[in-house]
Amino acid sequence: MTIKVGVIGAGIMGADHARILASSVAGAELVAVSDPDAPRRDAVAASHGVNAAYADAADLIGDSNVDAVIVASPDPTHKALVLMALDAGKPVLCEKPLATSAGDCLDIVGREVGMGRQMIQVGFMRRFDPGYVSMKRALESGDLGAALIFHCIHRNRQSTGYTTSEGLIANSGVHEIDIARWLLDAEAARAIVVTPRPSRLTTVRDPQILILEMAGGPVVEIEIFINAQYGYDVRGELVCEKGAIELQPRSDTVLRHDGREGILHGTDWRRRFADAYRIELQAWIDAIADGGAVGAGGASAWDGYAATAIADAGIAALRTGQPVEIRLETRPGLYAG
Ligand code: ISE
Repeated sequence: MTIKVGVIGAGIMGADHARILASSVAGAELVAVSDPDAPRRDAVAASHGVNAAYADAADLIGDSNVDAVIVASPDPTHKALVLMALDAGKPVLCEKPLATSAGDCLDIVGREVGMGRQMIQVGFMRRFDPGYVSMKRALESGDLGAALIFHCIHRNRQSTGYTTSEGLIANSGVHEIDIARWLLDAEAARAIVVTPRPSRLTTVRDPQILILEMAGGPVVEIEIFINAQYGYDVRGELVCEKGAIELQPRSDTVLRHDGREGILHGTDWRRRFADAYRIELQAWIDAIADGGAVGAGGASAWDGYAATAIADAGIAALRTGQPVEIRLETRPGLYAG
């Protein structure tokens, strides 16, 4: 069985998803692309031999040849497009964030719960990254004892697409928020933000340190630095009672030259998380083909809501300089597993 996929948005992520789908995902066929920007849309369609290229995403969702939809358009469009896909009965992979406010995410959750089956996966691809998966297995083995501290570093070479102090948490730190919930299998209870004096190479409060106190005791400490200049660098170390486990710097090679030895950092996240994106898309396609709960093997719509709600608490802590208590809604039974 082949799942015919339409990709909405031909920007960085839409183009990358289209490329991965067309080249590396078994059981999937890229059949349509949409983007209001004609040159961008046509370039993606042409490079994969796709004939259906729409200016309007509604036409892609309405195309009877499209079985499933990837939403990789600008963040404020996500909610309407995800709901439109659900109305058309088409499973969705929505890039993060699921929607730009916790209330909008809850509207989507409510619609999915009303349908009685999971049809949405949110693009928190790190859940499929082999490094984080090893970390989770090590924790679950019990050999390391209980988790105490999860240190995270999230550095971008330069800010991409957003230029506000809030964006550091909403756009970048939200990945660590999601991976911490998943890794520790715990909800965040309190958010605290501390900031050094900002880098003089930016006009926003960059870097920031977001601290999450998780229910059950572990603390997550996240450095977010989106103008770190030297490259894209994501790190993580989980410290437990009887040991620690750290992500390996991911590089295909070690370069020795001119008295130095080192690894190469990419300019953005696509190279660092190439495996994660491919495995994520394969899991989404497999869940659709099996008729299973879409999103259950990755981030569900509920996880999309939780990440946005926790990011909102972090943003409130940044603005006020005070700790902010986090109170999530009650998780519906649909997402129990
Ligand atoms: C970007 O939007 C992403 O989602 C990347 O995964 C993240 O690492 C980056 O910081 C964001 O700007």
